[in-house]
Amino acid sequence: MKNRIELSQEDITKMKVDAIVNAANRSLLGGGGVDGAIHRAAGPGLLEECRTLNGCNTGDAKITKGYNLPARFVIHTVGPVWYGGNRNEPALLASCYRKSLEVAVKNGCKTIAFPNISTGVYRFPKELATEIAIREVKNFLKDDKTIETVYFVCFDSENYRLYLKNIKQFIK
Ligand code: AR6
Repeated sequence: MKNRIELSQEDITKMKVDAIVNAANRSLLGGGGVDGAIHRAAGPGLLEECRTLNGCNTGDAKITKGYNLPARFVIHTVGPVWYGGNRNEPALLASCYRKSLEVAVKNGCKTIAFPNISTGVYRFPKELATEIAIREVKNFLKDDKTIETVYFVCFDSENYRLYLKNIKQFIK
């Protein structure tokens, strides 16, 4: 059987999947990093729809169409800013992955691609973020029959190396 978790190093805006996940901020009105790249590639329709969503809480997720992206949907989630680990950051990051997958399933998505949420501007330690991401996705997939493939899309080499190191956990 095909692996339900795949790892790659590429630009998430190029991915032809049902949904790509955006590492957004609470305004959902765009920003830098992967958020900026997604808005640039999707075109102005995305921002227009985002304006109707009234923002999003940290740890939650909301869906829009993909506009000019190859992906059908964008799932916008808001990762925690890392303040040292005593402000519930790990649980909030776990929630981003879980809620994004829930929203994907509700909208009939079978393939979904995640960036490394919170590990850029929001400074979440990359190793811990990798462990949380893999654990949450694996736990979700255990009880789910809708999702066929979850892609972890790394952009920087450090994240890619960390995911590769944990690759054994991908294989049942
Ligand atoms: N494709 C895949 N991954 C990417 C891409 C890309 N095109 N570009 C960057 N990354 P960040 P955060 C990776 O900073 O830490 C924004 O301004 C990047 O290497 O985009 O959650 C929002 O509006 C890193 O590993 O998101 C928020 O204000 C990962 O994406 C804030 O940044 C996340 O880095 C969110 O910060």
